[in-house]
Amino acid sequence: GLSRAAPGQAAPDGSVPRLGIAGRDIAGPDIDRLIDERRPGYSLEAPFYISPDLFARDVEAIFASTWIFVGSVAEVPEPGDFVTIDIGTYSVIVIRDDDDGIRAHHNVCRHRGTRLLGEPAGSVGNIVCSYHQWTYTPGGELISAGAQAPGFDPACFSLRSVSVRTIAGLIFLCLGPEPHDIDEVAEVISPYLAPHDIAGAKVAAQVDLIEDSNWKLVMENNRECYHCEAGHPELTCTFFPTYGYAPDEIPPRLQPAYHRFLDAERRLHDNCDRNGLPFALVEELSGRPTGFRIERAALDGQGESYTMDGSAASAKLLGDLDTFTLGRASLHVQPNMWFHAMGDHIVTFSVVPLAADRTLVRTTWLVDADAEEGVDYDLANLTSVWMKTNEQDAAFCERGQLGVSSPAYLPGPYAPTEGHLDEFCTWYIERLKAHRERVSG
Ligand code: 3BY
Ligand code: FES
Ligand code: FE
Repeated sequence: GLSRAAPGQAAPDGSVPRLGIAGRDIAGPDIDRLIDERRPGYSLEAPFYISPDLFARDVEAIFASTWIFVGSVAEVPEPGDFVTIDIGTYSVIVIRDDDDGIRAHHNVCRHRGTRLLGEPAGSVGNIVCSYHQWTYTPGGELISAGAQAPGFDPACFSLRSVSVRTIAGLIFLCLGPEPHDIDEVAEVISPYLAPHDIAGAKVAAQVDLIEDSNWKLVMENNRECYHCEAGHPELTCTFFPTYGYAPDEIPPRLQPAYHRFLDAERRLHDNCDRNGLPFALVEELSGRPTGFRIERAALDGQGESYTMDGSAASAKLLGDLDTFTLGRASLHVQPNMWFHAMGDHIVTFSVVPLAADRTLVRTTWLVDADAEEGVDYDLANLTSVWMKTNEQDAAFCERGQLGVSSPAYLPGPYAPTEGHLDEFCTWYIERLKAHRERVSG
């Protein structure tokens, strides 16, 4: 008979599960079993990456329940400036209101539900529904609804709001009715980010990539640098490929890079002390509703920026910083972002799931608001390293999706340098379990 193994494990007789058993069930996956039997230290079972049922669960349990990253205040500098973000069938407007506050509303008219703003970004005086012209302020109040019966009270028909939180200029949303406390995370990360003055920056470039890959493969790919040496020749001009290695496990061929890193870290820490910048690693990627990691670390080469030689791409320092040699302040927040702040620019990344096998990766480069294109920075020089890196990563993720879609795929072991992937999956399974408990009463 067929000896059935636990997920990803050899059966008692040493055989691996037969094809067609490991990856999928014809009747749709048993999501509860998959959640309960996740094997720590291993990549997830195939349905997590390929199943539309799991995708729908991810939208509800993760993206509609936890804090997610949308972008920065620099994307909506003036009252009425907005961005929209679509998550599954949700759509949310993030808009700067007339009091300069950042607000978020469901993109659903309170008359008969019509989608209000169809563009990914733009600027409005008020939010006007195209169907019967109900009109809302950027703050979400209904100020005009023609031809209503007497007694109609516009105050009852404000846009439905979404919880929004800005942390040192980074905008996070929570679609769920009871957002988790994010204050503690904000307190820890703000001192690292605030000196880069995101509110005083402007968008120099924004690029959307749509990758034929599950959002979790995109996140996992970002959380390791095991692939950097072979996969990112441009990024590793400045990003040390020793990332993720324990100091005593660095392979001989990376020793020269590691010694450059240690030297650069000494210089960096002097500069941090003088500018009052924290640099210590704080890492709580799982075990809490908002898993995160922040550090400031040295860059290779000139140590200033993500360029081919590591020298600054923009001539204007951010905020009140007094040197470009500040390496990278890097932030990871579960489930959907990574971020790097340098002395001269900032680059933000947001990940939005579109389907089980399609994901939007939005990259935004910020420079000081006074920096002039062609004078203080060259756009190609500013963006080329991460443009190439993103393309390389997209290719890895797409090949990854093809691989995990094969009936032959079995979860494989994370390497020691891939500890953050295991943490990502641990956090993810924790959130799926928390959601399951909430909905089952
Ligand atoms: O962008 C990042 O933060 C990650 C860290 C390691 C690989 N990747 C560059
Ligand atoms: Fe928006 Fe009628 S549905 S005004
Ligand atoms: Fe990569």
